[in-house]
This record gives sequence, C-alpha cells and structure tokens, in this order.
Amino acid sequence: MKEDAYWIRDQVQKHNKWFEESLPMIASENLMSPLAKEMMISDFHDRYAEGLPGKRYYNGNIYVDKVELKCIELAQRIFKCQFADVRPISGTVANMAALMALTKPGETITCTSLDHGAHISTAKFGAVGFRGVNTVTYPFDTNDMVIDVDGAAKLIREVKPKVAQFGLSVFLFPAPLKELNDVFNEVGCTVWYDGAHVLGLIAGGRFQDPLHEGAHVLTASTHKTFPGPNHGIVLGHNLNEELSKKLSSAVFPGVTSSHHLHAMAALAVTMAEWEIYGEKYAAQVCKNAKALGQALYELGVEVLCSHKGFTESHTIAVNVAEHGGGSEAANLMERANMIANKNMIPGDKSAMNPSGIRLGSQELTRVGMKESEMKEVAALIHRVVVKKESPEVVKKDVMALKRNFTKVRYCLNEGEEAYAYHKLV
Ligand code: DSN
Repeated sequence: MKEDAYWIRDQVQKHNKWFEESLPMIASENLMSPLAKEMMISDFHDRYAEGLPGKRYYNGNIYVDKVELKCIELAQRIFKCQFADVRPISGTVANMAALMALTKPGETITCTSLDHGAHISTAKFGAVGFRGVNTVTYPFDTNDMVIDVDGAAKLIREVKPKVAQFGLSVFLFPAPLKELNDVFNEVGCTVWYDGAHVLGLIAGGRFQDPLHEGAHVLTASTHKTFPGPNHGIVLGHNLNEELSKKLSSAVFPGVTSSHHLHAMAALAVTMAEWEIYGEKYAAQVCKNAKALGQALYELGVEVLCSHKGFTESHTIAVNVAEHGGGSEAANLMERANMIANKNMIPGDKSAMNPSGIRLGSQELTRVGMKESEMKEVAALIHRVVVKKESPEVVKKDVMALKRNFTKVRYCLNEGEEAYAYHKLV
C-alpha cells in the first residue's frame, strides 16, 4: 500500500536523523563517502554480471567490466598483492568462498574460539558448519588478549590442519603469524586470515600486513575500518595458479551469482579515494582508539589490556560488569544517542548478558574527531554508564558535540582534496 511505502521511508529518514545526531561506536561499521554512495543508487544496481570481466555470461557489461578491472587493480596496489577478487557480496560470503576453495567437508581447520573474539564464520552454526569442516581452537591468553603462541604451535603440530585460520571481531592485537611461520611450513597448512575488522588499518600500514607475514589468503568485508560499501573481498599473494582458480570459482559460481555491481563500484571509488587519504585516516583511527581507552581508564572504567596500551587497532573492550553489565550499559548509551554493542569478554558465558561493551573509533574518526573529542566521548559514556545520569540529559550534550561532526572528512590537511567532496549532500 502507498501508506506503507511512505511509512517505511519515514522510518528510514528518522533513522538517518538519529544517527546524524549520535555517536556511533559499533566497531564493524563506518560511513561511505558521498561519491561512493552515489554509486549505490546508480544503474549498476539494476544489472547483472556473472563471471569475470571480458568473460561474462550476460551482455551489457561494457562499463561494469572497466570498473571491475579498475577495482581489482586498485586492490592489488593498495594491498600489494597479486590476487584480488572483488565480487563477494559480504565478508561472510568471502569466508564461505575461502572455505570452499581451501577445504573439503570432513577436514579440520584451526581457529580462535568465539568467546575469544572470533567471527561466527568459524563457528559450527556458521559458515564452517555449512561446509562440514571441523574446528580446533587455539589456546588464548586472556590477560593479553592474544593467541598463546607456544600453545598454538603445539596444537598446529598435533592437529596438522588443512588450514590455519586467524582474525577476530574483537581484534585488539595482531595475530602471531610471523611467530608461527615455521610451524605452518612444517605441517604444510594454508594460512587464511579474516581481516574484516582491520582491513583499513592493514591498507594504511597501521596493523600487521597478513599477506606479507605468512598468510596466503586474506578475506574481509569492506565497510569497517576500510570505509567502503557493505561488500566483501578475497585477496591473495604468491598463490599458485591452481589456488587462484579455485578461489575465483568458489566466489562465482560457488557462493555468488551476480555480485552487487553498485557495491563493487562503490568499493572502487572508496579505494581510489583511499589512495589519497587512507594512511592519515588509519593513523588517526588508531590514535583515537588509544585516546578513548586512556580517557575511560583515567575515569576509573576498566578497559581491557591497560597494561599494554589498550589496543593496537580501532577497537577497545570495556568491562562494565560492576555497572550493570554490557546489556544495561549499551541500552543506557543508546538512550543517550551513543551506539555501541554489548560484547562477551573473557570469562563470560552468555552472549545475551555479557560483562563487556566493544567500542570502535573508526566512524568518529571518519567525521573528523581527534584525541580531544575522544576525551569528551569518554566523559559522556562515564556519565551514563557509571554515574547513571539520566540518558535523556546526557543526550543533549551528545547532540551538541556531534553537531560539528556530521560530514565525512578525510583526515586531509587544509588545501588537500578528496574526490567530489560531499557531492551528494
Ligand atoms: N558481526 C560483525 C561485527 O560486529 O563484528 C562482523 O560481521
């Protein structure tokens, strides 16, 4: 019905306004640039392409092919790699493609467990279960929030997995790829790294560079620290032809048909823009995460890993058990226009009622916030979560802070320009 259509649009507009007036800190989200957004509502959205550029099953792909080849070229340059497939329609779909190419049902992979921050892709009820693959999880140092290197080496030697998998959704510190390289070679396993959360930090040279530290395959979504569209990517370096072909055909026809051409174009735009501002942005994301951790810590809030600088990524993990738990904290924050998620931290048993919250700095950095604003954000969080001030009162101060930070900025200096600055708005 016509009324329903308008009602739906009204809800979306209300959501847009709410987020413009909010401080979003979900570690897996970000804002696209206006030019990338323009790609999302282009005619590319309405079309189909199957196969690879120049070898399509449909006609009408003349410009799609040009954009996809440019997207591949940009990905190869930014990630310094030889293989790039820009067709997966999400990070999970990229992971399904990796599983299809690298494993057979009944084989075993080693990975991190969910309660130590892994993504659901490597859970039995996720992509791994769908592929019928068995998992054995690494021992984890919950004090330092890293994989226990000696324990993992022993485990990999014992299990001799087909694939050693790494990458987290609460990704505070790098995975020990360099440290385990000899073990990977000894057992002959393929190394697969899910870099969804830290893709922008990898691209900006601010986190480990998995493809040059021993990983063969890097999968990711493209909308977290890498501020592109909701989409996915599979990257590889020094792959033999057989593995490259397997990955490519796992993406199509394995786990996708057409590959959301509008999102692929938006990814290409984000990459082209990234070459201008990416390094500065990634550096500021990391500085802001540390500043947010430090400011909360100085207010007496328990931020994990204070003994090692809280984080080396965009994410901090906060224990709010003594302030009502993660669920209560995230709900109070939401009422004050601060968007975060409850999160399990080591020792938790329930994902619905965990002790922690997870905060990411990447979106606040995208709209131009720096260390001084992180201090203000920490104070606002402290007021609702610890002091239990009325969220409706704190919300007014949140909105006042956000008023000057509503547009995508590019961490560029005065005079430097990204493409089509705010073209759409
Ligand atoms: N579930 C997402 C996250 O928030 O980390 C990743 O897919």
